[in-house]
Amino acid sequence: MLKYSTAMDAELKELAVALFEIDALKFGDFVTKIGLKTPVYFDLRVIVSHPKIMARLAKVLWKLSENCSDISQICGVPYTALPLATLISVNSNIPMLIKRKEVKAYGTMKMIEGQFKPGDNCVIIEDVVTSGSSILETVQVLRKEGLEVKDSFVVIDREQGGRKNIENHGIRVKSLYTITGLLAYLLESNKITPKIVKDVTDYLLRFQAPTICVQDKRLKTPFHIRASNAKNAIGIKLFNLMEMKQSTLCLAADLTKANDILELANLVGPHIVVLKTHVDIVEDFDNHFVKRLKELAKKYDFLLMEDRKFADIGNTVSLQYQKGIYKIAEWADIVTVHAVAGQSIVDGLKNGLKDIDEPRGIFMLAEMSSKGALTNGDYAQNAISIAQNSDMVCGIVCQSNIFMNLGLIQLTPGVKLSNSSDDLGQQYNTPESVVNSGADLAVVGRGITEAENILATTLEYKEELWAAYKKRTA
Ligand code: 5BU
Repeated sequence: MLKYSTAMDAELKELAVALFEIDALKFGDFVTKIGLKTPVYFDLRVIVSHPKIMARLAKVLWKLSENCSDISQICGVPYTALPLATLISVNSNIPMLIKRKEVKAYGTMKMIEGQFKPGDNCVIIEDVVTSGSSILETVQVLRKEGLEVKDSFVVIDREQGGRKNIENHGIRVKSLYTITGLLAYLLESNKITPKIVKDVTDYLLRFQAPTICVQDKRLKTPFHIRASNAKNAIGIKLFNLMEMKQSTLCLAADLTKANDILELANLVGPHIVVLKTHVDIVEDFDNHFVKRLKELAKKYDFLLMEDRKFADIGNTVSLQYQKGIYKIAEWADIVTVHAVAGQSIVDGLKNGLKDIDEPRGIFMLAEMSSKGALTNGDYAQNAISIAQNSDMVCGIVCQSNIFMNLGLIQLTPGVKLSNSSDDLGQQYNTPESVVNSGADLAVVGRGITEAENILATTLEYKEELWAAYKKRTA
């Protein structure tokens, strides 16, 4: 928080109390929309029902523009900050832009409404900054259109890493309140107790948003060191296995006959670290197939991953994991999981392991490889938060370097020796480019299974991936 004059300080304190009284700032036990517990909840959307407070907030927020020269456009991050940006635009007589919230799939649709020239300096208005991803998404669109973005004015900085993430992209962050400052104002005004201050402070120390940046320590750190940062036993095993076998290859054995998968595993087993299955496509699945697969995994030292992409409520996924024809929990070292259901899905899977003694791990899907996937922005960041909150998660499935946690493994599908795509939306990148985009473990399916010489091609992928990893960590 900036140093303010006495008058501004008094105004901010009064405004903090006003926001508290209209329930824009809430303290207690809350569960976020993705199922994480939090002792503090900000909902500045309610200001639209209190026009006087909204007008005061917009006025004081615009005071942050002092010393900022040549602001020629104002853009509020949708939706909560839009009314604030509108008021600021009207009061300052500076034009405003609206960034659409729709996904990129609507290719030809304009992403920005309003008139502007390339080079216009646009300031960003936002209500609350946590990870910074919403501001960064808005900035990305504005910059793509040739606008300059140097400053963002924010009502509350939650002090969870967002400021740094935004500053890493060359944007200054000026906030009216940090949580610490806000707590102090409310405590002085007898609106909250010292216990609330302590709970919130402890929470903030524990839950820092993952860094959103290009440069990353994770990419430079070798697997054997990262193994000591992993919380999940399968994660530790996988780090060590990659190092030992000098392989970061996960084979997607998307074949429909049990024997074909077993033959493939027998051929390439020594060169892969994970064999990934979709057992629901195997026409003659039976217990014998599972038994043989487990024997081969043991013989050649690779892990079994069932790419089940669980996505239901806790109780259902617990049953899907243990029961039915496939009894996945009994044999798959690793499963994949969508984050769409929130934290409860991880709890559900854990519950499905009551009768299993062996270690098990989860790869949480944050981004998908297919064209037009909806897994972007806040969704991906929330998936990472859930993943970081559980010792069952050994890694993240994503396409780019979007998390920093050294102990988690990035699994990236959509890999082929040349950049290409298939007819059904799959998009491929080369082994070297996925490793440079943060992949620790790369999924190759048809690039190998449809090759003329499967063994030679497996070795080619293995070697290219390993060389790229060595170069990345050198
Ligand atoms: P391919 O033959 O290399 O395209 O196979 C890729 C595999 O990875 C296939 O089993 C998919 O189900 C899996 N996959 C993917 O391609 N993209 C994703 O985002 C996820 C999984 Br998650």
